[in-house]
Amino acid sequence: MKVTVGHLIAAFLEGCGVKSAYGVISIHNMPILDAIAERGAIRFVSARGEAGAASMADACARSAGTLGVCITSTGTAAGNACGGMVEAITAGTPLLHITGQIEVPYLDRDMAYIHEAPDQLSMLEAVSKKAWRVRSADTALATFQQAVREALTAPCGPVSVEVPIDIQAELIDLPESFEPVAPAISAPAAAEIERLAETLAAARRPLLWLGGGARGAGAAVARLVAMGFGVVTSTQGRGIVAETHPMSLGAYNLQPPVEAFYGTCDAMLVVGSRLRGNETLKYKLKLPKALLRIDADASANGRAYANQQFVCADAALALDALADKLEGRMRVDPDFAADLRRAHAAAVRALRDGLGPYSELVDAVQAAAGTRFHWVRDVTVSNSTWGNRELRLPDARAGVHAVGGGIGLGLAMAVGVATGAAAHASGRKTVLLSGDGGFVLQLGELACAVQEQADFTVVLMNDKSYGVIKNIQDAQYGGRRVYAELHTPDYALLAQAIGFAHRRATKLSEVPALLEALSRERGPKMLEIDMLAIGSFKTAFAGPPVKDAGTAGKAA
Ligand SMILES: Cc1ncc(C[n+]2csc(CCOP(=O)(O)OP(=O)(O)O)c2C)c(N)n1
Repeated sequence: MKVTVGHLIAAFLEGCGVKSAYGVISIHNMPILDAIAERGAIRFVSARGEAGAASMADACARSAGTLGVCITSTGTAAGNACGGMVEAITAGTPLLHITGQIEVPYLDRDMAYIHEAPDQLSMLEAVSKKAWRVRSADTALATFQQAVREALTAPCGPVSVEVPIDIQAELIDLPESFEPVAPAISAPAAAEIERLAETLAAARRPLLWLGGGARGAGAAVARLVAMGFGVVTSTQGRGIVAETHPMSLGAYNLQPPVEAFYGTCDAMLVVGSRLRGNETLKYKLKLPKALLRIDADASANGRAYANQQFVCADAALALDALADKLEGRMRVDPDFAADLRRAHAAAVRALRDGLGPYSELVDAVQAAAGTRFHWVRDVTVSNSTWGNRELRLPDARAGVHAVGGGIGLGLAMAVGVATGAAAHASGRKTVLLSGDGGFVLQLGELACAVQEQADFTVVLMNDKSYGVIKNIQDAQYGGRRVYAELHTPDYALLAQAIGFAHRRATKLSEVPALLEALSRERGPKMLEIDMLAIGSFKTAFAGPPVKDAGTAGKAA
């Protein structure tokens, strides 16, 4: 059977288990989108911009645990996706960005051909783990197989493939087999695991620090926790152990009571974590001296923190092998669990206190979310303070946030999560926490959300300004508050115009009833928190905390 290369690409994506893809249609990707529609197996979500499409695909991948797919046009359109690609590379999301290119005969000749982007491939390389150009119809499948393999091989990341439009439309025989090629998985060396086990078997107060790279290692982690290991996570590692588990500190990873607790631990095994600057007080957080590390990325050895031992391997394989070696050997201090709980409780208390009135909001949103949900967050004060630690996440796929700190991705991420949950029939709710400043960046995607009936609730923290910027200006710029006041839409009217449900809370006591009312609506819905009516947080947040108080906030 003769098919277009576009058709082959659509069939290959189905073979990769892709159930939803995100993008904007254009003459430079129509052979692919036409085939997706014709085949009818993948739900294509028409974003209003490629920036949104990239973040939708990223968030779908993170929450559904699949390959994300974003399809753009050449030139400006591919460029529009770059912000979302930067976030995906920061987060290590397996994402395939497919973009077009002009016809091969005119390519790279500077002929002022419409849609040509000079050196598009270099631009894509800069924001991708790797980028390729399809060179011929015959090699298209191989290029896509290699690209998907790269995206899914740990450390995972976004990849880009540009396909000239004449190649997309070329007719070829549909190959007999067009399965994806399995990702490379690195097994640990037995001697390395033996050494790690020797060190840990002697530990009385062992703690695991889990990052996003350990998301697939939940079962092995559970074995170690059953032996008495405690757990703390990065924001990316949240939920690998349910955050309600008594041995979990959740992502309370840098609060003073927790840092003091680290001082009592005699070993910390860091797994699949960058130990990011904003989660380690710019690498000054005091971690236990016996710092051991497992990472699929060999260049993580000694990065950010010196480590006593490093094992380069897949997290799940390494932790499973380690658990085999430690079975029946751990002699954990009987006080360890209670001390961990005390440190956690003290950290939670301090956080709650700093929130002032908004502590009540945390409980109301948690109650409405239930136990099976996705918790998507934009970069806003409420996320930097509580959203990155509360709600209590049930599992490793529940949390999605902008790891790189860029505002404005949250709305599109919620669309990606909600449509991904629907395509995979996960039955989970999606809740988005966003500031008003970040929310307005991609307002056009609200139209997409309504059209797609993406089922999520936005909790919009509306202070009609860039709150954190004002706090930083107060702390570091003599209170000179400039460029941070925002003209803000009337969201009740906007909701009417675009067609989604909206409620505004002027008192936090109203929140449970308003969320209850919204839960009866389909599609996107918004609970607007009128922060000007409710008042400020007790403690002002002025950027990620750093070690000595004199420079507090400078990392923002
Ligand atoms: C893409 C991007 N542009 C600019 C910034 C700088 N920035 C960080 S937070 C912020 C304000 C966010 O305002 P809002 O969403 O209203 O949340 P609030 O600070 O009021 O809680 C800005 C402009 C950023 N982080 N990312």
